[in-house]
Amino acid sequence: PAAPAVMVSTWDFGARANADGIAARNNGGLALDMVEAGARNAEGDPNNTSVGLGGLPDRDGRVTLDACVMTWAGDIGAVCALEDVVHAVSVARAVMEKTPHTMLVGPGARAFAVDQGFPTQNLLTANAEAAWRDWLKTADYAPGINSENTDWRGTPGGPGNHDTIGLLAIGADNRMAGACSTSGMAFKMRGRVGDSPIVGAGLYVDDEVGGATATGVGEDVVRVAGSHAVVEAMRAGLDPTAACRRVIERLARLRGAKVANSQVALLALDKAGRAGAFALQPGFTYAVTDAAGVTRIERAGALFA
Ligand code: SD4
Repeated sequence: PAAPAVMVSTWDFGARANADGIAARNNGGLALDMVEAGARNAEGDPNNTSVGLGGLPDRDGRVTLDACVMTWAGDIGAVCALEDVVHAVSVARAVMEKTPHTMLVGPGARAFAVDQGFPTQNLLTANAEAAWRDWLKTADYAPGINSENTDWRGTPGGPGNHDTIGLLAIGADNRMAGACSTSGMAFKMRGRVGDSPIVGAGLYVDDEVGGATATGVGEDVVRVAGSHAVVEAMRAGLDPTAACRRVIERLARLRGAKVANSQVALLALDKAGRAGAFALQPGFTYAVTDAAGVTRIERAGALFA
């Protein structure tokens, strides 16, 4: 049997995020430092079209970032529709640590970040701008099933495997934290916020039980308070995979044909270091890393497999 996991992240690029998380751990960082370091890896990668720099913009051509963090102690921080600041996860952490609040949005989030000394930059890369200009020709918002070999629109041969990053970690003190960071659905309406910065939907951590995070169509994650529901299913005794599956099945019962072409993927890590995931559609992968830094990529089961 594999060694207990200390860190999990969504998608194949989670392997690089977890490597940075383990480096933070080896430098004395605890779970929050691990997930922040991991999310920063994805945010800084211009080739990741769903997180941070290089994220696909909204329909007006503006890159707007959503992120949140949650600790073992129930401390939370979030930003929504943050512009011009690449490390949304770190701004979310600053909201948690430096303000009396738990969420800042839009211009207020940006002003706070600038005030805290975060650098500003244009997050719209040439590639993302070109994709947006191409999209403008039809301006048809039709999110597809993002998987390992399809792009955000479900087109085979697209970049694939590029999506929201959700991360869960167990620190050397055996306490957990999680983070989630995204540029949201490509070509969303201006001001649209999905599940990723919403504690309980895109992320939830309960140090007695474990944590969960979500990726996919945020509207469908929010409906079932996806991550919180997974944690509660683990509390009731289900293992991480079964807990994720239970929530996916519940979403399918609730929405029927309306989720036939949607994707939601849920990822969980329990306090014992067991990882598991389940999705509506096939193609969701995640990275599982042990304390020695050994990473394996797992493929989630799917309801519509
Ligand atoms: C959102 N869940 O904003 C995120 C985005 C995502 O495909 O996972 N992208 O709804």
